[in-house]
Amino acid sequence: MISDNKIINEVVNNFPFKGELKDVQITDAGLINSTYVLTLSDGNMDFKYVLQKINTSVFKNPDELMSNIMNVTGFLRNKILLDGGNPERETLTFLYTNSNSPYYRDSEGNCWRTYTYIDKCYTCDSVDEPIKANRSGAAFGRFMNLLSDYPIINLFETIPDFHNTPKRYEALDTAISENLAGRADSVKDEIDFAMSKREDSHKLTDLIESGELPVRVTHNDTKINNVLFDKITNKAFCVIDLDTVMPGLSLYDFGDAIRSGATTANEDEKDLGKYNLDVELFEAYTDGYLSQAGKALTEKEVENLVFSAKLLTLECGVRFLTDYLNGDTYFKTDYPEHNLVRCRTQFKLVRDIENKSAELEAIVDKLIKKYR
Ligand code: GN1
Ligand code: MG
Repeated sequence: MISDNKIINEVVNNFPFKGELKDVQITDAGLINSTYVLTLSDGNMDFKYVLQKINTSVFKNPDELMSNIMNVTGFLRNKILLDGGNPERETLTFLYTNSNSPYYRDSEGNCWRTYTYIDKCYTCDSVDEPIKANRSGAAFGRFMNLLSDYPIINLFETIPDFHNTPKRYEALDTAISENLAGRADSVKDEIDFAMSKREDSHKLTDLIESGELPVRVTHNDTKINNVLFDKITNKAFCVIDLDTVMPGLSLYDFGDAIRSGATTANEDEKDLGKYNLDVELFEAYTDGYLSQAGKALTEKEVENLVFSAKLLTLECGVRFLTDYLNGDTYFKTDYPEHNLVRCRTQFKLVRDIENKSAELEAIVDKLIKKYR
């Protein structure tokens, strides 16, 4: 952090910002990159930007990553304009460096990018009312629609096999056998639970292989705090965190959004009794999502919506468990058991989705009729 503060002046001098740097605030946004809000002033006016240090051990090729982001945001910008919207608010506007690169590599080798700060908005780590779930569902559905004719061939895979659940299980196998942090004995129950669900892991990858599910341009990280809400209207108006926009499944986006946006607490809630799937939030999110994406989805996609919520939750739990076993090298953690706590909420949610699945399927059946 301290070294980041020193280097931020160097970074700032390499972007065409207006004014002098006045203030730097670190934010707790996301578990991967480091995110700061910069305030600059020209004496009369303040200008705000978001500055991010790209986690290059996760995103190993910053050129490809930023190529995707510049192209996707440029494409979204045009679409939003054609739609009569405001691209300055409805998508992110990244700046090129003074030497015309989409990111700056500092003297220590770190990679930085920046976009203009969007004001009068907020994000939610979990959703407290159905209207917000509904609006975030509509925002992610719209996002998929806006990118439906994006040339998929031009997208780099920024993290290969990101939602390949069988490969996530293989990484768990390795973590168990290497036991790098010496924690394997203490998480026997979690390992047993993960293994008892292994059969589910390949259902979607099999359907991709057999050509039964269409590969689309998807967001792939539809955590509910990746949607901006307007402070005045409370509308969900912008989807952020575009690092994993890649070829994927609509089901990845739906499932991951339910995992994080239709629960009764945050993903790191320690009291599992407080962490459940909220059926009302599920219905509200699904309604919002299908209102935008319903027409585009195939039968096979619709058939697997509820399953995807379970699978994406299971996958995320497996990833947290793997990172816990590896000694917390991937996700940011605030305390030693943090990844284990997150793994437990995810596994609890898997069980809860299974218990409620008949009710959830009935909701999907009802809503798909409304939007077809
Ligand atoms: C990470 O960066 P953030 O917090 O939006 C992760 C997601 C996980 C999520 C779990 C690139 O997302 O896949 O679902 O944490 N992103 C990456 O909270 O691994
Ligand atoms: Mg992210």
